[in-house]
Amino acid sequence: MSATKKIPRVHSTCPHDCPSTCALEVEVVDDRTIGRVYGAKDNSYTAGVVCAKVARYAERIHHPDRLGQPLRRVGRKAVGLSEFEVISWDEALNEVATQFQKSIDQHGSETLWPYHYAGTMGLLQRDALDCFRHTLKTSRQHATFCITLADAGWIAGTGAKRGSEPREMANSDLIVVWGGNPVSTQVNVMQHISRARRERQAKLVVVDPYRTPTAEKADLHLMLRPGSDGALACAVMHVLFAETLVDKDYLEKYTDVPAELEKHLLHKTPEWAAEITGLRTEEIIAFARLYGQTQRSFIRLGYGFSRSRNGAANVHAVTCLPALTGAWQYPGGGALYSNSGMYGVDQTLIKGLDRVDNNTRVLDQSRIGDVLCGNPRDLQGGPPVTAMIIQNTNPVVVAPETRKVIAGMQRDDLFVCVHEQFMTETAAMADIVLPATMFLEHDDFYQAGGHTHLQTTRPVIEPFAECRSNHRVLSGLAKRMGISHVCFETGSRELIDQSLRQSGYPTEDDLYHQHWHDCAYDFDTTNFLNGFGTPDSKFHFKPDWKRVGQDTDGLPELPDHMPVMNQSDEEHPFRLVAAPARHFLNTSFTETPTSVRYEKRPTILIHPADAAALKIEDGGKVRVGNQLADLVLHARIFDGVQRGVVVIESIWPNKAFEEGLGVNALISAEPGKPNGGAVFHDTAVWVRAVD
Ligand SMILES: Nc1nc2c(c(=O)[nH]1)N[C@H]1C(S)=C(S)[C@@H](COP(=O)(O)OP(=O)(O)OC[C@H]3O[C@@H](n4cnc5c(=O)[nH]c(N)nc54)[C@H](O)[C@@H]3O)O[C@H]1N2
Ligand SMILES: Nc1nc2c(c(=O)[nH]1)N[C@H]1C(S)=C(S)[C@@H](COP(=O)(O)OP(=O)(O)OC[C@H]3O[C@@H](n4cnc5c(=O)[nH]c(N)nc54)[C@H](O)[C@@H]3O)O[C@H]1N2
Ligand code: SF4
Ligand SMILES: [Mo]
Repeated sequence: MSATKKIPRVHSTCPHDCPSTCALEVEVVDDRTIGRVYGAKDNSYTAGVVCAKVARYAERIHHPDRLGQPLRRVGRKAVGLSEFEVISWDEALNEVATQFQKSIDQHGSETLWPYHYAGTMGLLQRDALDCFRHTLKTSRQHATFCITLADAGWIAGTGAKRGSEPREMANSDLIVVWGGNPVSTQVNVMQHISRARRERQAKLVVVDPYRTPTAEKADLHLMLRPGSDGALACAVMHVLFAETLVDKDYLEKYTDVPAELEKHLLHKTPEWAAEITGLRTEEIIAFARLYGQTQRSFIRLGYGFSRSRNGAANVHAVTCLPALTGAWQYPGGGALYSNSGMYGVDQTLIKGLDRVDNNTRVLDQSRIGDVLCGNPRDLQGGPPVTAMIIQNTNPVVVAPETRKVIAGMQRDDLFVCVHEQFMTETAAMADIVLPATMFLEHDDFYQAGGHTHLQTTRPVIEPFAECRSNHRVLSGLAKRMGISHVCFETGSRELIDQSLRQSGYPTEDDLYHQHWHDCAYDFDTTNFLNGFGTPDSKFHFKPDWKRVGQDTDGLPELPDHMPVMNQSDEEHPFRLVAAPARHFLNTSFTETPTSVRYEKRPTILIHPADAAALKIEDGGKVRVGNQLADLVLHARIFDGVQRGVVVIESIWPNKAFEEGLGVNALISAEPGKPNGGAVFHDTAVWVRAVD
């Protein structure tokens, strides 16, 4: 009988760092146990679909290795659980507060660097750390792991971080997935694309350096060289002008310098771009014609192609396409990168924005290695970093230049507290480790990059063991350090409620009971037909780069190929793409057995002809390296890349590689222009067979 009994389901929202922010239905077996997780069917964006790794979330939340008690390190760094002893919450928080105070007394408040990213995207549990920074006047953080390059490129032309309604993809006749891999990274995008293909025979084009699972489904896959998207976009625009496939009225009304652009593009021919991209001239022309002849064309921009030294310029070049054809005017037309700028949630209370001190320094998150190793340029004349609290991120694995990050974290005079769900490689470096709740165990609220819904969640089950939420931990520390702010003296649900009210949204209670609130704008506003977000309301082919970042040297005035990538050369003949793996989410889920079974082991994809030339066999061991490091992994021979391009799907922990060093050891921490941003897919390497 019990086998057929229906398990009750409770609403929640996926907190992971993924544009989909899926509305969920979670099976609740009892007040400590969940069953399967489903996508909410009646949410028009999630539409009943979630990725496989979250569907089996029970494996993560009820994992035997989950941290449950506060820990103090008694042994060596970088080893793991065996080097820690269990302590009480009081002991742990007292020790952290005492050590922080000691550091501040010795070096001043900027010696403390609270460090976080987006392990949870909840607006409370992710961002309350900002309030801790501001009230203590610690060093601040330039968050450059993910969005900075893409933001700069998108906003340069459009002036606003929002775009076409994602559900409109179902009404498109042509969908271009540019530098993204939604089958792996935000699966429900595919649902809307499939509808357009089924109901309208829409075409799917994918622009990606390798044959991803998304590219496999495409009608046309433009398999270009990494970092060459600006050239491709320019050649497409050249054809659009040359074959009068542009919308002159639209250009006149909505854009800044169309005549200047046309002239600038005269020599950016498909032949010119073929040379740079490695694509065939005919492919480029065919794509340009298809794009120019389809009114309802929807470009879905991924992050992937922004993670290059020229990434912002390339993103901007691609955003010019719908402005040429006027695709923005049609249902199912336009482009979307992210909608996170459309919500206007007032986070003053949560982030402590009333206490910001603009004199405190801002340290670059992606340069944590240089910061901790004391690079004077990074420290900006201020004190060394001698104390950190880390929440929601695993920098020892995800940040560039791993060797430097590890060296910095090994410093004896650095005190680190890591608040985590698992003994990550970052937690293993900590002096104090605090156990963190997961999203089904605390309150939070969420906006989404990939759609338009605002959602509120409450605990679905009891917290595991002694786990505490980020907000609760920070409130406990604030009290011990004698700092006061509404954020730390108000309960989490109340804070969410106040923030929602201040933003003109429904109350926490209403929002929780209605599950989500659709914040979508009307069509004309959404598609910028009432004007773009720039000062003159026009789309800018010729952006004022200074509006989006300070380091503008070398950025092209008008869309162009910007040849500043880490070019391959005789010593480093390959370009490496360090793309995300389907069954991990950054390093999250690298602890779940099913994900590891699917991903198998760290692997490098290499073209058959390159493999033959290097005497590399399928499954054989390979060493890959550059001036920063070298590492060992296994090869898979794969004809879905150009010659001279290799791919390592990530982000495996360092320890999953034979010599204990993972892919980010090869990635440079040089910031992209004009506003910083890590260049994860912009690396030249050598590759050798290992006998
Ligand atoms: N399964 C899974 N899902 C994830 C993540 C994960 O790690 N795993 N990570 C999450 C996070 S934090 C983010 S930000 C998103 C990111 O998701 P996406 O927007 O999909 O971006 P990326 O994953 O960085 O890269 C996507 C694709 O860009 C391609 N690419 C790399 N360089 C270039 C280039 O120069 N030109 C072009 N045209 N393409 C290029 C890569 O080959 C890759 O296939 O996904 C989220 N979802
Ligand atoms: N090679 C390579 N490197 C990359 C990328 C790439 O494409 N290639 N992508 C980059 C990108 S786009 C990003 S966004 C970064 C992401 O890098 P990170 O933000 O570091 O993402 P994760 O590795 O998932 O680590 C998040 C951690 O937060 C913890 N966590 C989750 N929820 C909570 C919570 O509520 N409280 C606390 N205290 N902890 C929590 C999880 O257990 C997990 O260990 O990685 C970047 N690194
Ligand atoms: S697709 Fe993204 S948002 Fe949806 S369940 Fe998976 S990780 Fe979460
Ligand atoms: Mo990201």
